[in-house]
Amino acid sequence: MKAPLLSLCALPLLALTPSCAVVIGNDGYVDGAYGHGDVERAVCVITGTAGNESVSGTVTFTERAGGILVEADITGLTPGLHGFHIHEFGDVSGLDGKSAGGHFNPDEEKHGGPEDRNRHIGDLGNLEADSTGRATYSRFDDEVRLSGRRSVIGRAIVIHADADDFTTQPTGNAGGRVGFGVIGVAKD
Ligand SMILES: [Cu+2]
Ligand SMILES: [Zn+2]
Repeated sequence: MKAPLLSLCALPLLALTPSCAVVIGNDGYVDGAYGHGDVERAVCVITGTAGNESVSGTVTFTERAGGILVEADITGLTPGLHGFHIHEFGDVSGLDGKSAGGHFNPDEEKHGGPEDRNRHIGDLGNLEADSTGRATYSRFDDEVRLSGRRSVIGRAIVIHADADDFTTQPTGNAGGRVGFGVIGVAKD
């Protein structure tokens, strides 16, 4: 029932309101075409963007009751805070990281900090690198999902040059993109 219903609704919307059509298409893509309903763990291998080749590491997403445990271990950063986000597209073909698009935001919220009630799903806050350039992160997130319309599978992680201020729209003024990777289904 769901698929025919969506197509009937989507046809007039496609013609009249492009923004609505994008949302409906997005749902169909994540829920229907790929069916990641049983994914319990995802992984993202980070590489440096052009000029930032020292950046590397791993981000993992592990399903827990009511949300996802997000853990990261990244090296090769400059000491200090770096915006840490899930971006919309798992497209890392552009060496500057821009092909990953903007923050993953299926609910059309404003940009914010990870603990804000209103935030992009992709707003994971900041990584804090120590004097050696290593940053670790471990946080339970109740917005991120590994299935359904909030699924982050196939999206990208982007690490920025500067701190996310959690306020400036729509990006937190976090500067250029120094590292990125695609979030994929993890092997066990
Ligand atoms: Cu970002
Ligand atoms: Zn955001």
